[in-house]
Amino acid sequence: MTATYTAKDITVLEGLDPVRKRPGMYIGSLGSAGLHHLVWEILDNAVDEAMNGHATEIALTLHKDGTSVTVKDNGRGIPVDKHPKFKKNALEIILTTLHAGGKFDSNSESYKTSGGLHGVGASVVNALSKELKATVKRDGAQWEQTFRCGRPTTKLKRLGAARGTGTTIYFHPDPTIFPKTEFNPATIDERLETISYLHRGVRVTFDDQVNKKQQSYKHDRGIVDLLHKMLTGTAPSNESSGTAPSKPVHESPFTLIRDSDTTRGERIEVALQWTEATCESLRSYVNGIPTGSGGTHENGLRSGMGKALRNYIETHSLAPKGVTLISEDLREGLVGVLSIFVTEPQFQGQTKDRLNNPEAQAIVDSAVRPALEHWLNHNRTAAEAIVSRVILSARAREASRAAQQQVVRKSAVSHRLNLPGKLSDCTSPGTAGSELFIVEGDSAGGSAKQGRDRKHQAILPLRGKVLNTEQASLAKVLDNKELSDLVTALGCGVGKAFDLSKLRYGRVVLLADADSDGHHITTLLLTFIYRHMTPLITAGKVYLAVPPLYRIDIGKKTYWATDDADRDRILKTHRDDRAKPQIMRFKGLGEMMPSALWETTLNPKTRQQLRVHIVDNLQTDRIIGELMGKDASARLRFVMDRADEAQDLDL
Ligand code: 0RA
Repeated sequence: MTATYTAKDITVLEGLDPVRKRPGMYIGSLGSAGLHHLVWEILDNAVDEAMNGHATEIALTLHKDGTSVTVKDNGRGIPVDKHPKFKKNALEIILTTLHAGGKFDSNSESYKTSGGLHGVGASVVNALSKELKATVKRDGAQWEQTFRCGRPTTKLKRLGAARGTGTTIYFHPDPTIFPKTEFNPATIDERLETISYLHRGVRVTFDDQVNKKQQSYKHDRGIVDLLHKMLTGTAPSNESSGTAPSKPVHESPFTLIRDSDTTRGERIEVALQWTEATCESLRSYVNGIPTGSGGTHENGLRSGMGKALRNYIETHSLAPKGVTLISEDLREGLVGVLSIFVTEPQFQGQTKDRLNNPEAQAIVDSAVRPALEHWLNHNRTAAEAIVSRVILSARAREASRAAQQQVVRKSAVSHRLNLPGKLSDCTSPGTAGSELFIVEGDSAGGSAKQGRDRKHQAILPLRGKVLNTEQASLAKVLDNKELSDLVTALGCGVGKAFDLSKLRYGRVVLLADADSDGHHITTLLLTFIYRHMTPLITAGKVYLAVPPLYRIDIGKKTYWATDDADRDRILKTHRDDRAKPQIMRFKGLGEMMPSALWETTLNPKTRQQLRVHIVDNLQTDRIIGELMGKDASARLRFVMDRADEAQDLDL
C-alpha cells in the first residue's frame, strides 16, 4: 500500500478542516452570495445528472424556517458501494473529502461532469452545514447517511427496498459560520427558472415554504423560450401593443443548438431575433452561470454573426450605395441568448461575470458563422427583413451625425468654446469631481448659481417644458433650444455620434422641483438621455438630485423633508417636543435661499442623490416607448414610483 501512495492520493484524502478554517477561500464570501453558493453547488450536481441525460426532474424545497434547503433529483443516485482503496462508501467519500466530487475518478465516464460549473464540490457544502442528510435510491434500495459540520454522525444505513434511482440532499448552513443564514426565495426562484431555460426538457420545481408558493418550470424549447420571454416581457398580455419597440422584424428566430456529445467539442446554444428596438439586448451564460459582462464567447457570437451578415449582404449585392455599415448597425435591435458549456471556464472582472477563455471566441465564431449564413440563405424573407433593419440603422446613424454637425455649426456662432450663454460653468470642468446640474427654470437656476460650489458645480437652467422626444426625429430634437444647449454643455455629442470620452463633467445631475411638474420635466429629460445618449446612463453618470419639499422648524432646529411621508415621519419623532413645528412647503426651488439649497441639495457631504441605471434595456425601451407615446399620467407614475423604490433609480 505504501508503494502506491502518491501525492495525488493525498489531495484526495484531504479532510474538510481547511474549509471550516477559511470558508471564504471556497465559497467567495460569508455574505448572502456565499450562502447561496451552497445551494448552487448542490443544484449543480443535480443539473449535471440532468445534463448527462440521467435525470429529468430537479426539485428544490426551501423549508419554512428559510434557513434550510432540500435538493432532489431523479438521476442515478450517488454511488453507495464501498470504495476498494479507501474502505469507505463512495457517498461518504464524496461528501467528506475535498476535491473528491466530480474528479474522484477521471477515467470513469460516470464522473464526467459539465466542467465543474461552480466547482467546489458537495463536500464544501457539507463542511459548512450544521446538518446534512443525504438520501439515495439506487441498487434496489433506499440509503441514508447524516453529517454534522462535515463529519458523519451515522453510518450509511440501508432503509429498505426501493424502486427507481435518485439523490436527495437536505442541508442547513452552520450559523456559527454564516452571520445570516436566511436564503432569499426570489434569488433561488430566478436561478431555478434560468436552469429550466438552459436545460430544455428538465422539470424544475420550487417549493417555497417560506412564502407558501409552488413553482414549476419546464421549457421544451429551452433558450428559444427565454428569447420569447425577453421579447414579450414578463406579462404575456402586454403583447397586444403592435407598435412596441421590440416588435420582431422577422418571424422565427435564428437558432443554433449544438450538443457536446459530438466529437466537435463544446455545447453551444444560440437564439437570435432582430427587432425594431433601438438597443441590443443579449443574455449570455457559461455553464449555466450568467455572464452579465460578456467576454470571449460573446465576442465570438458578435464576430461570427457579423461575418455571416456581411457575407450575405455582399453575395446578394444588398448594400445601398453611399451607406457604410458599421458593426453596431448589424446588431441594432438584436435580441439574443447565448449559452455555452466549457470544461474549464475562467471568469474575470470584479463580479466574476465575464468569460476569459480565449478559445471560446473561435469556438462560438466558427459555429455561428456557417449556421447563420445557411439560415439566411434558406430564410430569404427573414434575411431581407434583417438586412433592411441593418440599413435603417446605418441611415439613422448618418442622419444623426449630420444633425449634430449642424448643431455644432450653429453654436459656433456663440463665444466661449461654443458653450450656451446661460450655462454657469464651473472653474474645473473636465475633472471627475465636476458636476453639471440641469435646473428647471431661471429663478431656481439663480439660487443654484449662488448656492453652488463654483469650482466643481456648473448650472444649466432650462426654461419651460422640454420637448417630448419620444416621437421626434433627432433633427427636430436638436432644433429644440433647451436640448441643443444641453448637448453643447455636455460636450459629448448625441445619437450615434455620442462619445462618452468627451463628456465635460464627472456627473450629470437633474435637479427639478419635488412636485409633479418637476417629475414631468425629469421624465422628459431622462427620455431624451435614454434615447439619444444611452451610454451616459449605462456609464452611471446620470443622477437625480433630491431637493426638499418642506422645511420644518422645531424650536431652534431645522429639518428638511423630501415628501409628505418624510414630513410625517419627522413630525412623529418630534411629537412630544415642547416647541410647535413651523412647516413651510416650497412652491419651487426658486423659493429656497441659496444657502438652504446648498445645505440640502448641492453639498456632496449632506445631500442625497439617486443614480439612474438601466436594469433591462429591452424593458426600458418598451416602457419608455409606451409611456412617453401616450398617457401623461402614466409617465408621472413611472418616475415617481421608481424614485420611491430605492437609492438607485431603475429605469
Ligand atoms: C458520482 C457518480 C455517479 C453519480 C453521482 C456522482 C451523482 C452525484 C449527485 C449529486 C446530486 N445528485 C447526484 N446524482 C449523481 C454515477 C454512478 C453510476 O451510476 O455510474
